[in-house]
Amino acid sequence: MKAHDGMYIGGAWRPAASGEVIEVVNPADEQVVGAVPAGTAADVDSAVRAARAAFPGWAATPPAERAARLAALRDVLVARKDEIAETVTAELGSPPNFSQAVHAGVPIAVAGSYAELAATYAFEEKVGNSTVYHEPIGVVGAITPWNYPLHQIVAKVAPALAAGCTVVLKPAEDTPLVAQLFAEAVHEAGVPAGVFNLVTGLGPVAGQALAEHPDVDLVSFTGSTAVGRQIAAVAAAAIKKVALELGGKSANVILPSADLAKAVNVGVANVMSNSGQTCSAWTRMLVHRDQYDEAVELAQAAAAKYGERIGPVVSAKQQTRVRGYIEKGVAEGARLVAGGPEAPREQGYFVSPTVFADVTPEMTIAQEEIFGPVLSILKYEDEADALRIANGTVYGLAGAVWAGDEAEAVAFARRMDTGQVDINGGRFNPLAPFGGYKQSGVGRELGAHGLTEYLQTKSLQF
Ligand code: TXE
Repeated sequence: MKAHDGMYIGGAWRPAASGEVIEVVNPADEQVVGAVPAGTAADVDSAVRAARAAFPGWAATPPAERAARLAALRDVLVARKDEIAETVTAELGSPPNFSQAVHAGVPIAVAGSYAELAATYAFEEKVGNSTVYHEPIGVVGAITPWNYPLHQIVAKVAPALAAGCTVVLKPAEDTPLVAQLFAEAVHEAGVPAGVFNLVTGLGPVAGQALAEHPDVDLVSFTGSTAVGRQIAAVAAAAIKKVALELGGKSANVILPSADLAKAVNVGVANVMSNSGQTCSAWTRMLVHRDQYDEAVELAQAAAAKYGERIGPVVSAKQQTRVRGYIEKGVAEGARLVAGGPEAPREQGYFVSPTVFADVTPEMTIAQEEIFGPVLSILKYEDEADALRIANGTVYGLAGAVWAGDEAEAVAFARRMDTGQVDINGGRFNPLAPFGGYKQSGVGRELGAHGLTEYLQTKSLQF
């Protein structure tokens, strides 16, 4: 499947300094599908040095040439799309059609969007008697999770390269194989040596060394709130910029005028997609009390359809965690209407598509990110109550509003404390900024806003 099994540092492939490896397991059948180097602080340091050495040259490369490399990268990803999908299916366990459409398709769209933005972004502008330059921030440390393994990488690396930064990537240890494939693609696209570097390894070892490295100018992290907090603390001590994309507990608000069946069916599909391992998933469905019983029945029927089609969660650790939340939901008095804590298969880390009714806002399953195929349906009395419930968590990443009239949905969405809202279903837009209010994070990814994260500003007065 892959030409290389190493880390990619300074344009060359190499093993870890320690000589050790980490095995990669397919969560669908628990078989070992590969092994990657277990990088440590010594490897991170080599990679940061390579990125630092490459920075002046890449920063001075005209944006049009950076754009050409990104367009070439997009083309390589297109040419290797089947291989990307197969790799993600092997290490994440996702169904092949989903891997093709989403795990391969979305990063290709995002890489393409940054090829265009690099060519068109105003890196220099006149403001009165000043010229303002938007300059690359320097060496970026990118730490990514396993839930959308290639998308999370491209959403950081493409804008960083477009901005003129150089990068050291530490991908999730559960899904590092597609990161190796990505490094091959960067190489094939003719990106100069040292501009992009890959260090595989464990989070508390390689990830932490990268976050703490004094010669990294910006850390961009996507993952758990707990690790995000640690990274923010390290960055604060060093007065260093961070971008954090953390958890979510997004509300799917179905107003009484909405097409109820459509809103419920799309809402269930949204939560079950990628086995619920989506930070922006609409995990809380909010329904008016007069439509509540009908919505629960519709959701129960929709969940039943997912039975055999859903992939596993990524690891035994995540399976245990998700099943623990389901048990907690039952213990706190929520009513289980689909699924449950029992593992549906003996082999693989599967969790049954699960739906809870009679969930109240203070329950653990309505407050904490579960990161599995688990939907909570909550009842609201009126619009004010719906808004209070929607805004009543520490998170604010995404959400949805459904109404008969688009303007009614927009008016509600404007009052939600959250970074992205889909109106009557919405459609993915690779140019729309994505990121969190409150504890869902700091900064934005995608589009021009995502590029801006990797820039700093200098003004010259005349
Ligand atoms: O995340 P970690 P885990 C949430 C989700 C999930 C939970 C736990 O709720 O159930 O987090 O997942 C690296 N210093 N999200 O344990 O540990 C790690 O190697 C530096 C939400 O897998 O945060 C990986 O590359 N780096 C989410 C990345 O951090 C460290 C996506 C994420 O792993 C580190 C994933 C350390 N000390 C999980 N420890 C989203 N927002 O999309 C770990 N890492």
